[in-house]
Amino acid sequence: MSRDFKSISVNPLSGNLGAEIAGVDLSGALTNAQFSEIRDAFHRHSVIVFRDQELDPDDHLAFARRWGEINVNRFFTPVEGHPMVAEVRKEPDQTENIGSGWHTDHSYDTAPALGSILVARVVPEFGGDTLFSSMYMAYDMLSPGLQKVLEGLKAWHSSRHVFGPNAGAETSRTGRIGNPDKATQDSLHPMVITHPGSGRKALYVNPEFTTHIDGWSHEESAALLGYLFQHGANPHFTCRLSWAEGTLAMWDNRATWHCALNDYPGQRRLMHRITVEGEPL
Ligand SMILES: O=C(O)CCC(=O)C(=O)O
Ligand SMILES: [Fe+2]
Repeated sequence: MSRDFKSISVNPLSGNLGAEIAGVDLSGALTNAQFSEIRDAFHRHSVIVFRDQELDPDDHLAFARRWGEINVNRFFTPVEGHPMVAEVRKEPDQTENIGSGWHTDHSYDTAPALGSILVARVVPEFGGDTLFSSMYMAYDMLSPGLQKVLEGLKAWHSSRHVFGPNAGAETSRTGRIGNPDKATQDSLHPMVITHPGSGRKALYVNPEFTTHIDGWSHEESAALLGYLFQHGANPHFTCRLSWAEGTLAMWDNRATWHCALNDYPGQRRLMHRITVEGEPL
């Protein structure tokens, strides 16, 4: 009987977050041992990247299901014939891209998605990288004084101003983002969370969806959140991912922010995204 001992290797992209994982073909069934190595790497590095994968939407779904239930995003247009897979698309004639501001996916939900899994289908000749920032670092690099203050606070997150009917829907959203009537929920989350997988503390606010600090005036809230939003985008906390067709990346929504660079005018970029259900924080 031949046994396959080909081992997985995990190669960090930066000192704080991000790692490329080699030696796995995600189109086949993963053994429990392989999956457990991948999960450890995910908890250690927050963003895991697999190159040269040949995955159809069903393979993508099967990999996502190893992590938990699928959380179907109610605003993104799905891939035709695959209602659980969302499209992240920018056509050559569109000027706006999806996810260009620093954010954490689904923080507006009461049980935010634990992670998002993106597969690159069409990439521009240049540009279209994604930046990630470590919210463990963002927390760790605050003073003990401010850490203590934040640990006693909660903040509100909302989808209304981003996906709702008054979000100033640009024409370029047409066909990509819909269901504005479903942008009705606001959620309250601790400003510092203890990550259920790693046990580390992470800053849990983000510039796109966090609207205000619970119990604070608008002015007070804007001052502190403004500081935290600038602090979280510190380049020392980040890594940068350049995509190629067949790259799959999964990021931890409880430990990172991300931002999709819009620097490829006139070119097409198409990604498939699946988000995995999380738990209340
Ligand atoms: O296109 C990307 O690189 C990321 C877009 C985004 O924010 C997302 O899919 O959640
Ligand atoms: Fe996103």
